[in-house]
Amino acid sequence: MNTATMSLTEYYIHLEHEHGAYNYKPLPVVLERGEGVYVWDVEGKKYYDFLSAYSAVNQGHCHPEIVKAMIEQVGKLTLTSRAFHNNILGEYEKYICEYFGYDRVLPMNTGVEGGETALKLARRWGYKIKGIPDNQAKVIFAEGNFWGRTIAAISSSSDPGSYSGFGPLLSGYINVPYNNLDALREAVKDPNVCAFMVEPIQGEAGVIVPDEGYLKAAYDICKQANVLFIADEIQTGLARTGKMLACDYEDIKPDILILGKALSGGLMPVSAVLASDEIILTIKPGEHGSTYGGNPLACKVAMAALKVLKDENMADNAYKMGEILRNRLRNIKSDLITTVRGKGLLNAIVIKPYDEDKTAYNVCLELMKNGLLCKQTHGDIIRFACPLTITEEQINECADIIEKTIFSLTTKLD
Ligand code: IF1
Repeated sequence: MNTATMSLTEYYIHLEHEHGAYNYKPLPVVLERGEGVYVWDVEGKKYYDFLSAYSAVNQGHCHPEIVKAMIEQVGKLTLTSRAFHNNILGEYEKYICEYFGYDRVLPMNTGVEGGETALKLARRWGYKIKGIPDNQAKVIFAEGNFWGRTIAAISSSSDPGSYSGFGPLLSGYINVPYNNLDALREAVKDPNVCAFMVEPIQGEAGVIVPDEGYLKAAYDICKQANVLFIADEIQTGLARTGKMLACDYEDIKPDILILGKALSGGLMPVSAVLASDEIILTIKPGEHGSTYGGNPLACKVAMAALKVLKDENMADNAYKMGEILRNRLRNIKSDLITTVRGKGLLNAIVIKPYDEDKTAYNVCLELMKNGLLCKQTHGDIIRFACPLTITEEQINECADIIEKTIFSLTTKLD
Protein backbone atom coordinates (compact mmCIF):
# COMPACT_ATOMS: atom_id res chain seq x y z
CA MET A 1 0.00 0.00 0.00
CA ASN A 2 1.41 3.39 -1.06
CA THR A 3 1.14 5.68 1.93
CA ALA A 4 2.38 8.69 -0.10
CA THR A 5 -0.90 9.03 -2.02
CA MET A 6 -3.10 8.70 1.04
CA SER A 7 -5.07 11.50 2.65
CA LEU A 8 -4.11 12.18 6.26
CA THR A 9 -7.28 10.44 7.38
CA GLU A 10 -6.49 7.35 5.32
CA TYR A 11 -2.91 7.34 6.56
CA TYR A 12 -3.81 7.30 10.25
CA ILE A 13 -6.52 4.71 9.72
CA HIS A 14 -4.02 2.62 7.76
CA LEU A 15 -1.53 2.75 10.64
CA GLU A 16 -4.11 1.49 13.13
CA HIS A 17 -5.27 -1.13 10.66
CA GLU A 18 -1.76 -2.47 10.16
CA HIS A 19 -0.56 -2.44 13.75
CA GLY A 20 -3.51 -2.47 16.13
CA ALA A 21 -5.81 -5.15 17.42
CA TYR A 22 -9.19 -5.25 15.72
CA ASN A 23 -11.26 -4.92 18.89
CA TYR A 24 -13.04 -1.78 17.59
CA LYS A 25 -14.60 -0.65 14.34
CA PRO A 26 -14.54 3.15 14.53
CA LEU A 27 -16.22 5.56 12.14
CA PRO A 28 -13.72 6.70 9.47
CA VAL A 29 -12.81 9.96 11.16
CA VAL A 30 -9.45 10.82 12.75
CA LEU A 31 -9.64 13.43 15.49
CA GLU A 32 -6.77 15.62 16.59
CA ARG A 33 -8.24 18.38 18.75
CA GLY A 34 -11.15 19.03 21.06
CA GLU A 35 -12.57 22.06 22.81
CA GLY A 36 -15.87 22.13 24.70
CA VAL A 37 -18.60 20.52 22.61
CA TYR A 38 -16.45 20.42 19.47
CA VAL A 39 -13.77 18.16 18.02
CA TRP A 40 -11.68 18.66 14.87
CA ASP A 41 -10.36 16.00 12.52
CA VAL A 42 -6.92 15.92 10.90
CA GLU A 43 -8.33 17.57 7.76
CA GLY A 44 -9.50 20.54 9.86
CA LYS A 45 -13.20 19.67 9.78
CA LYS A 46 -15.17 20.57 12.90
CA TYR A 47 -17.82 18.36 14.49
CA TYR A 48 -20.20 18.36 17.41
CA ASP A 49 -19.18 15.49 19.69
CA PHE A 50 -22.37 13.58 20.48
CA LEU A 51 -20.63 10.70 22.20
CA SER A 52 -18.42 12.59 24.66
CA ALA A 53 -16.08 9.61 24.90
CA TYR A 54 -18.92 7.48 26.30
CA SER A 55 -19.80 10.24 28.81
CA ALA A 56 -16.26 10.74 30.09
CA VAL A 57 -16.17 14.26 28.69
CA ASN A 58 -19.28 15.62 30.43
CA GLN A 59 -17.43 18.84 31.24
CA GLY A 60 -16.50 19.38 27.57
CA HIS A 61 -13.20 18.64 25.86
CA CYS A 62 -10.11 20.05 27.55
CA HIS A 63 -12.05 22.02 30.14
CA PRO A 64 -9.66 24.87 31.04
CA GLU A 65 -10.05 24.48 34.81
CA ILE A 66 -9.37 20.74 34.72
CA VAL A 67 -6.46 21.17 32.32
CA LYS A 68 -5.05 23.87 34.62
CA ALA A 69 -5.25 21.57 37.64
CA MET A 70 -3.49 18.84 35.70
CA ILE A 71 -0.71 21.12 34.46
CA GLU A 72 -0.11 22.52 37.94
CA GLN A 73 0.31 19.06 39.39
CA VAL A 74 2.01 17.24 36.52
CA GLY A 75 5.40 18.88 36.97
CA LYS A 76 5.31 18.49 40.74
CA LEU A 77 4.34 14.95 41.68
CA THR A 78 2.37 12.44 39.64
CA LEU A 79 2.67 9.05 41.30
CA THR A 80 3.95 7.78 44.60
CA SER A 81 2.18 4.41 44.78
CA ARG A 82 0.20 3.71 47.91
CA ALA A 83 3.35 2.44 49.61
CA PHE A 84 3.79 6.06 50.74
CA HIS A 85 1.37 8.83 51.56
CA ASN A 86 1.02 11.84 49.27
CA ASN A 87 -0.17 15.32 50.15
CA ILE A 88 -3.15 15.33 47.73
CA LEU A 89 -4.89 11.99 48.36
CA GLY A 90 -6.37 12.87 51.74
CA GLU A 91 -7.62 16.23 50.52
CA TYR A 92 -9.31 14.50 47.58
CA GLU A 93 -10.83 11.78 49.75
CA LYS A 94 -12.32 14.41 52.05
CA TYR A 95 -13.57 16.40 49.06
CA ILE A 96 -15.30 13.54 47.24
CA CYS A 97 -16.79 12.03 50.41
CA GLU A 98 -18.32 15.36 51.41
CA TYR A 99 -19.45 16.00 47.85
CA PHE A 100 -21.52 12.80 47.74
CA GLY A 101 -22.18 12.31 51.46
CA TYR A 102 -20.27 9.06 52.06
CA ASP A 103 -17.99 7.97 54.91
CA ARG A 104 -15.13 6.76 52.74
CA VAL A 105 -13.80 6.29 49.24
CA LEU A 106 -11.58 3.69 47.62
CA PRO A 107 -9.83 5.21 44.59
CA MET A 108 -9.18 3.19 41.42
CA ASN A 109 -8.55 4.05 37.76
CA THR A 110 -10.88 2.56 35.18
CA GLY A 111 -14.60 2.05 35.56
CA VAL A 112 -14.36 -1.71 35.45
CA GLU A 113 -11.87 -1.64 38.33
CA GLY A 114 -14.46 0.37 40.24
CA GLY A 115 -16.99 -2.38 39.56
CA GLU A 116 -14.55 -5.10 40.61
CA THR A 117 -13.79 -3.18 43.79
CA ALA A 118 -17.49 -2.79 44.59
CA LEU A 119 -18.02 -6.52 44.14
CA LYS A 120 -15.07 -7.45 46.32
CA LEU A 121 -16.38 -5.11 49.00
CA ALA A 122 -19.86 -6.59 48.71
CA ARG A 123 -18.59 -10.17 48.97
CA ARG A 124 -16.35 -9.28 51.90
CA TRP A 125 -19.25 -7.53 53.64
CA GLY A 126 -21.37 -10.58 52.91
CA TYR A 127 -18.93 -12.87 54.72
CA LYS A 128 -17.89 -10.60 57.56
CA ILE A 129 -21.09 -8.73 58.36
CA LYS A 130 -24.02 -10.59 56.85
CA GLY A 131 -22.61 -14.00 57.79
CA ILE A 132 -22.72 -15.76 54.42
CA PRO A 133 -20.77 -19.07 54.50
CA ASP A 134 -17.32 -18.93 52.86
CA ASN A 135 -17.27 -18.80 49.06
CA GLN A 136 -21.05 -18.91 48.81
CA ALA A 137 -21.77 -15.20 48.19
CA LYS A 138 -23.95 -14.30 45.21
CA VAL A 139 -24.55 -11.02 43.45
CA ILE A 140 -27.66 -10.15 41.48
CA PHE A 141 -27.33 -8.27 38.17
CA ALA A 142 -29.90 -7.02 35.70
CA GLU A 143 -30.04 -8.52 32.23
CA GLY A 144 -28.54 -6.12 29.70
CA ASN A 145 -25.98 -4.89 32.23
CA PHE A 146 -22.62 -3.58 31.05
CA TRP A 147 -19.79 -2.70 33.36
CA GLY A 148 -16.65 -3.43 31.38
CA ARG A 149 -14.49 -6.07 29.77
CA THR A 150 -12.76 -8.04 32.53
CA ILE A 151 -13.63 -11.67 33.17
CA ALA A 152 -15.69 -10.67 36.23
CA ALA A 153 -17.59 -8.08 34.18
CA ILE A 154 -18.35 -10.27 31.18
CA SER A 155 -19.43 -13.06 33.51
CA SER A 156 -22.52 -11.04 34.42
CA SER A 157 -23.25 -10.12 30.82
CA SER A 158 -26.25 -11.34 28.84
CA ASP A 159 -24.65 -10.23 25.56
CA PRO A 160 -22.89 -13.10 23.77
CA GLY A 161 -20.72 -10.56 21.95
CA SER A 162 -19.22 -9.70 25.34
CA TYR A 163 -18.74 -13.14 26.87
CA SER A 164 -18.66 -15.88 24.26
CA GLY A 165 -15.33 -17.50 23.60
CA PHE A 166 -13.86 -16.16 26.83
CA GLY A 167 -14.94 -18.85 29.27
CA PRO A 168 -14.78 -20.28 31.84
CA LEU A 169 -16.76 -17.46 33.42
CA LEU A 170 -17.13 -16.62 37.11
CA SER A 171 -19.85 -18.18 39.19
CA GLY A 172 -21.85 -16.59 41.97
CA TYR A 173 -23.97 -14.37 39.73
CA ILE A 174 -27.74 -14.26 39.40
CA ASN A 175 -29.33 -12.37 36.51
CA VAL A 176 -32.84 -10.95 36.71
CA PRO A 177 -34.71 -8.96 34.05
CA TYR A 178 -34.12 -5.19 34.29
CA ASN A 179 -37.04 -3.10 35.47
CA ASN A 180 -38.71 -6.17 37.00
CA LEU A 181 -39.32 -5.92 40.73
CA ASP A 182 -40.98 -9.31 41.15
CA ALA A 183 -37.90 -11.04 39.80
CA LEU A 184 -35.69 -9.08 42.18
CA ARG A 185 -37.99 -9.86 45.12
CA GLU A 186 -37.68 -13.54 44.29
CA ALA A 187 -33.91 -13.44 43.84
CA VAL A 188 -33.11 -11.72 47.15
CA LYS A 189 -34.82 -14.60 48.99
CA ASP A 190 -31.56 -16.53 48.58
CA PRO A 191 -29.81 -15.87 51.93
CA ASN A 192 -26.39 -15.96 50.24
CA VAL A 193 -27.08 -12.89 48.14
CA CYS A 194 -24.86 -10.03 49.27
CA ALA A 195 -25.66 -7.37 46.66
CA PHE A 196 -27.68 -6.14 43.70
CA MET A 197 -25.58 -4.17 41.22
CA VAL A 198 -27.46 -1.99 38.75
CA GLU A 199 -27.18 0.92 36.33
CA PRO A 200 -29.90 3.52 37.00
CA ILE A 201 -30.24 3.76 33.21
CA GLN A 202 -28.70 0.99 31.13
CA GLY A 203 -26.25 2.64 28.75
CA GLU A 204 -24.78 -0.06 26.55
CA ALA A 205 -28.12 -1.83 26.36
CA GLY A 206 -29.31 1.22 24.42
CA VAL A 207 -30.23 3.87 27.01
CA ILE A 208 -32.94 1.81 28.68
CA VAL A 209 -34.78 4.02 31.18
CA PRO A 210 -36.63 1.96 33.82
CA ASP A 211 -40.13 2.87 35.06
CA GLU A 212 -40.37 5.70 37.52
CA GLY A 213 -40.11 4.27 41.02
CA TYR A 214 -38.19 1.15 39.97
CA LEU A 215 -34.91 2.17 41.59
CA LYS A 216 -36.54 3.24 44.85
CA ALA A 217 -38.56 0.03 45.06
CA ALA A 218 -35.50 -2.05 44.17
CA TYR A 219 -33.55 -0.25 46.87
CA ASP A 220 -36.30 -0.98 49.43
CA ILE A 221 -36.38 -4.66 48.44
CA CYS A 222 -32.62 -4.84 49.00
CA LYS A 223 -32.87 -3.10 52.38
CA GLN A 224 -35.54 -5.51 53.59
CA ALA A 225 -33.46 -8.51 52.57
CA ASN A 226 -30.20 -7.13 54.00
CA VAL A 227 -28.70 -6.97 50.50
CA LEU A 228 -26.40 -4.14 49.42
CA PHE A 229 -27.63 -1.85 46.65
CA ILE A 230 -24.71 -1.05 44.36
CA ALA A 231 -25.28 1.73 41.83
CA ASP A 232 -23.06 1.74 38.77
CA GLU A 233 -23.22 5.46 38.03
CA ILE A 234 -20.09 5.35 35.90
CA GLN A 235 -22.08 6.51 32.90
CA THR A 236 -25.25 7.98 34.44
CA GLY A 237 -23.53 9.90 37.23
CA LEU A 238 -21.80 13.27 37.34
CA ALA A 239 -24.68 15.34 35.94
CA ARG A 240 -25.16 13.32 32.73
CA THR A 241 -28.86 12.59 33.27
CA GLY A 242 -29.82 16.02 34.62
CA LYS A 243 -29.05 15.44 38.31
CA MET A 244 -25.66 14.95 39.95
CA LEU A 245 -26.52 11.24 40.23
CA ALA A 246 -29.31 9.44 38.40
CA CYS A 247 -30.26 7.92 41.79
CA ASP A 248 -31.08 11.46 42.98
CA TYR A 249 -34.26 11.31 40.86
CA GLU A 250 -35.62 8.78 43.34
CA ASP A 251 -33.90 10.11 46.45
CA ILE A 252 -31.98 6.95 47.14
CA LYS A 253 -28.47 6.72 48.45
CA PRO A 254 -26.80 3.53 47.21
CA ASP A 255 -24.86 1.49 49.76
CA ILE A 256 -22.02 1.42 47.28
CA LEU A 257 -21.64 4.10 44.61
CA ILE A 258 -19.30 3.57 41.67
CA LEU A 259 -18.08 6.56 39.67
CA GLY A 260 -15.67 6.79 36.76
CA LYS A 261 -15.49 8.32 33.30
CA ALA A 262 -16.28 12.03 33.86
CA LEU A 263 -14.63 11.92 37.28
CA SER A 264 -11.58 13.18 35.37
CA GLY A 265 -13.45 15.06 32.65
CA GLY A 266 -11.72 12.83 30.10
CA LEU A 267 -8.12 13.63 31.06
CA MET A 268 -7.13 10.27 32.49
CA PRO A 269 -8.76 7.15 33.93
CA VAL A 270 -10.09 7.91 37.41
CA SER A 271 -12.72 5.86 39.21
CA ALA A 272 -13.97 5.76 42.77
CA VAL A 273 -16.00 3.52 45.02
CA LEU A 274 -17.85 5.25 47.84
CA ALA A 275 -19.45 3.51 50.79
CA SER A 276 -19.95 3.46 54.57
CA ASP A 277 -17.34 2.64 57.19
CA GLU A 278 -19.05 -0.70 57.77
CA ILE A 279 -18.57 -1.76 54.16
CA ILE A 280 -15.25 -0.19 53.19
CA LEU A 281 -13.38 -1.10 56.35
CA THR A 282 -13.95 -4.82 55.74
CA ILE A 283 -10.92 -4.69 53.45
CA LYS A 284 -7.60 -4.55 55.31
CA PRO A 285 -4.13 -3.42 54.23
CA GLY A 286 -2.73 -5.53 51.41
CA GLU A 287 -6.10 -7.02 50.45
CA HIS A 288 -6.90 -4.71 47.53
CA GLY A 289 -5.26 -1.92 45.58
CA SER A 290 -3.69 -0.66 42.39
CA THR A 291 -0.43 0.97 41.35
CA TYR A 292 -2.05 4.14 40.04
CA GLY A 293 -5.18 4.30 42.23
CA GLY A 294 -5.26 7.51 44.27
CA ASN A 295 -2.26 9.07 42.54
CA PRO A 296 -1.85 12.79 43.21
CA LEU A 297 -2.32 13.78 39.57
CA ALA A 298 -5.63 11.91 39.36
CA CYS A 299 -6.76 13.34 42.69
CA LYS A 300 -6.13 16.94 41.58
CA VAL A 301 -7.81 16.36 38.24
CA ALA A 302 -10.83 14.71 39.88
CA MET A 303 -11.31 17.56 42.35
CA ALA A 304 -11.27 20.06 39.48
CA ALA A 305 -13.61 17.89 37.40
CA LEU A 306 -16.11 17.68 40.28
CA LYS A 307 -15.81 21.38 41.08
CA VAL A 308 -16.66 22.59 37.59
CA LEU A 309 -19.72 20.34 37.44
CA LYS A 310 -21.19 22.32 40.34
CA ASP A 311 -19.69 25.73 39.50
CA GLU A 312 -21.20 25.63 36.03
CA ASN A 313 -24.54 24.04 37.02
CA MET A 314 -24.00 21.28 34.53
CA ALA A 315 -26.75 19.07 35.94
CA ASP A 316 -29.37 21.78 35.44
CA ASN A 317 -28.09 22.49 31.97
CA ALA A 318 -28.16 18.80 31.09
CA TYR A 319 -31.74 18.61 32.32
CA LYS A 320 -32.88 21.60 30.26
CA MET A 321 -30.94 20.84 27.11
CA GLY A 322 -32.11 17.22 27.27
CA GLU A 323 -35.74 18.34 27.30
CA ILE A 324 -35.14 20.55 24.26
CA LEU A 325 -33.31 17.82 22.38
CA ARG A 326 -35.93 15.12 23.00
CA ASN A 327 -38.73 17.50 22.01
CA ARG A 328 -36.96 18.35 18.80
CA LEU A 329 -36.23 14.67 18.05
CA ARG A 330 -39.84 13.68 18.75
CA ASN A 331 -41.01 16.35 16.31
CA ILE A 332 -39.01 14.92 13.42
CA LYS A 333 -41.74 13.54 11.20
CA SER A 334 -40.03 10.51 9.72
CA ASP A 335 -40.70 6.78 9.79
CA LEU A 336 -36.97 6.26 10.19
CA ILE A 337 -37.08 7.14 13.90
CA THR A 338 -39.30 4.73 15.79
CA THR A 339 -38.40 5.73 19.37
CA VAL A 340 -36.83 8.64 21.23
CA ARG A 341 -35.84 8.03 24.85
CA GLY A 342 -33.48 9.21 27.56
CA LYS A 343 -32.97 11.48 30.52
CA GLY A 344 -30.98 14.70 30.64
CA LEU A 345 -28.28 14.42 27.99
CA LEU A 346 -28.20 10.61 27.87
CA ASN A 347 -30.50 9.88 24.96
CA ALA A 348 -31.10 7.42 22.16
CA ILE A 349 -33.16 7.04 19.04
CA VAL A 350 -34.14 3.75 17.44
CA ILE A 351 -33.74 3.57 13.66
CA LYS A 352 -35.90 1.50 11.34
CA PRO A 353 -33.77 -0.25 8.70
CA TYR A 354 -33.95 1.51 5.31
CA ASP A 355 -32.70 1.02 1.73
CA GLU A 356 -32.88 -2.74 2.33
CA ASP A 357 -29.87 -3.24 4.61
CA LYS A 358 -28.96 0.22 5.85
CA THR A 359 -29.36 1.01 9.50
CA ALA A 360 -28.07 3.06 12.45
CA TYR A 361 -24.42 2.80 11.36
CA ASN A 362 -25.26 4.38 8.00
CA VAL A 363 -27.18 7.15 9.75
CA CYS A 364 -24.08 7.80 11.88
CA LEU A 365 -21.98 8.06 8.69
CA GLU A 366 -24.41 10.63 7.27
CA LEU A 367 -24.45 12.56 10.56
CA MET A 368 -20.65 12.55 10.47
CA LYS A 369 -20.67 14.07 6.98
CA ASN A 370 -23.02 16.74 8.32
CA GLY A 371 -20.76 17.57 11.26
CA LEU A 372 -22.09 15.53 14.17
CA LEU A 373 -20.31 12.49 15.63
CA CYS A 374 -22.19 9.72 17.37
CA LYS A 375 -22.21 5.95 17.58
CA GLN A 376 -24.70 3.20 16.91
CA THR A 377 -25.27 0.31 19.25
CA HIS A 378 -27.03 -3.05 18.74
CA GLY A 379 -27.47 -2.27 15.04
CA ASP A 380 -30.55 -0.08 15.31
CA ILE A 381 -29.92 2.36 18.17
CA ILE A 382 -28.03 5.66 18.10
CA ARG A 383 -26.90 7.16 21.38
CA PHE A 384 -26.80 10.95 21.73
CA ALA A 385 -24.63 12.17 24.61
CA CYS A 386 -23.02 15.55 24.01
CA PRO A 387 -20.95 17.40 26.60
CA LEU A 388 -23.12 19.00 29.29
CA THR A 389 -21.80 22.47 28.53
CA ILE A 390 -23.82 22.71 25.33
CA THR A 391 -25.87 25.89 24.90
CA GLU A 392 -29.48 26.19 23.75
CA GLU A 393 -28.35 27.63 20.43
CA GLN A 394 -25.91 24.77 19.92
CA ILE A 395 -28.38 22.04 20.86
CA ASN A 396 -30.86 23.49 18.38
CA GLU A 397 -28.19 23.53 15.70
CA CYS A 398 -27.51 19.87 16.48
CA ALA A 399 -31.21 19.06 16.28
CA ASP A 400 -31.23 20.83 12.88
CA ILE A 401 -28.36 18.64 11.70
CA ILE A 402 -30.08 15.46 12.89
CA GLU A 403 -33.40 16.53 11.34
CA LYS A 404 -31.78 17.47 8.02
CA THR A 405 -29.89 14.16 7.93
CA ILE A 406 -32.95 12.06 8.74
CA PHE A 407 -35.02 13.93 6.11
CA SER A 408 -32.34 13.42 3.46
CA LEU A 409 -32.42 9.68 4.12
CA THR A 410 -36.21 9.60 4.24
CA THR A 411 -36.35 11.31 0.84
CA LYS A 412 -34.07 8.64 -0.55
CA LEU A 413 -36.59 6.12 0.82
CA ASP A 414 -39.53 7.56 -1.12
C1 IF1 B 1 -15.98 -0.17 25.71
C2 IF1 B 1 -20.96 1.16 25.77
C3 IF1 B 1 -20.70 3.19 27.03
C4 IF1 B 1 -20.10 1.61 31.61
C5 IF1 B 1 -20.73 1.37 32.84
C6 IF1 B 1 -18.72 0.51 33.75
C7 IF1 B 1 -18.03 0.73 32.57
C8 IF1 B 1 -18.74 1.28 31.47
C9 IF1 B 1 -22.16 1.72 33.03
C10 IF1 B 1 -16.58 0.38 32.47
C11 IF1 B 1 -18.04 1.48 30.21
C12 IF1 B 1 -17.97 1.89 27.91
C13 IF1 B 1 -16.67 1.24 27.65
C14 IF1 B 1 -16.56 1.13 26.14
C15 IF1 B 1 -17.96 1.24 25.62
C16 IF1 B 1 -18.74 1.77 26.74
C17 IF1 B 1 -20.13 2.08 26.57
F1 IF1 B 1 -20.87 1.42 24.48
F2 IF1 B 1 -20.63 -0.09 25.93
F3 IF1 B 1 -22.23 1.31 26.12
F4 IF1 B 1 -20.14 3.97 27.81
F5 IF1 B 1 -21.85 3.53 26.66
N1 IF1 B 1 -20.03 0.82 33.87
N2 IF1 B 1 -18.59 1.86 29.15
O1 IF1 B 1 -20.79 2.14 30.59
O2 IF1 B 1 -15.78 1.50 32.44
O3 IF1 B 1 -13.60 0.27 32.48
O4 IF1 B 1 -14.39 1.27 30.35
O5 IF1 B 1 -13.65 2.73 32.25
O6 IF1 B 1 -15.81 -0.33 24.49
O7 IF1 B 1 -15.72 -1.04 26.54
P1 IF1 B 1 -14.26 1.42 31.85
